[in-house]
Amino acid sequence: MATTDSRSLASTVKKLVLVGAGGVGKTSIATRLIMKRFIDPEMTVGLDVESWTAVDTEHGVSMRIVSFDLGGQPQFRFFQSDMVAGAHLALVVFDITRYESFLELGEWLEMTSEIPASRRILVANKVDLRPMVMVDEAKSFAHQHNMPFVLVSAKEGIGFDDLEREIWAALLPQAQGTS
Ligand SMILES: Nc1nc2c(ncn2[C@@H]2O[C@H](COP(=O)(O)OP(=O)(O)OP(=O)(O)O)[C@@H](O)[C@H]2O)c(=O)[nH]1
Ligand SMILES: [Mg+2]
Repeated sequence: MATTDSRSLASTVKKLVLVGAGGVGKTSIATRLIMKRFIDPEMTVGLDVESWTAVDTEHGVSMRIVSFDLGGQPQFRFFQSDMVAGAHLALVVFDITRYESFLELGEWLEMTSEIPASRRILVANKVDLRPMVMVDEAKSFAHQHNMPFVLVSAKEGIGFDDLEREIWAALLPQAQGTS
């Protein structure tokens, strides 16, 4: 059995933060990434922390991801900047059926500004419903901020191959120790 010393184990642990307005689907996205299914969630009170192992069979690499899923309601904002510290990757989520959640993105970009743009993925959730944000507008926002962009439905499981691909593209150089 292969053994791993504590240093190499530490280097494969990655911190992922999920940010975005209340109710956009952050917890549902985390659940879909971890459990590959949709479980109707409760509102996140402040913060939910989960961890799981992601495996990239193509490159023979695995990493332990610890997700910090931040409650989007404004009353939790006062301590959340501290929760973002040291994150390797952010999913910046909005609800494609709710334009206000798109307008709030600037606030979440500010909170995650320490993370390089290529490791902040813009995620449009709820694509199973009728969109109120034009895809082109969201794409151009992502382009303007140099962010990868994916469209998903946590409920229906749409777009998760793309999301996982973007997560690996952002973290693979680190997981392989080349960055
Ligand atoms: N139709 C549809 N509904 C979704 C989807 N994802 C989440 N929802 C619903 O949206 C609501 C909010 O989902 P959550 O995952 O709790 O959202 P959140 O961003 O974690 O919310 P906070 O914890 O309050 O910040 C719930 O009623 C979910 O069932 C989706 O892809 N499609
Ligand atoms: Mg939540």
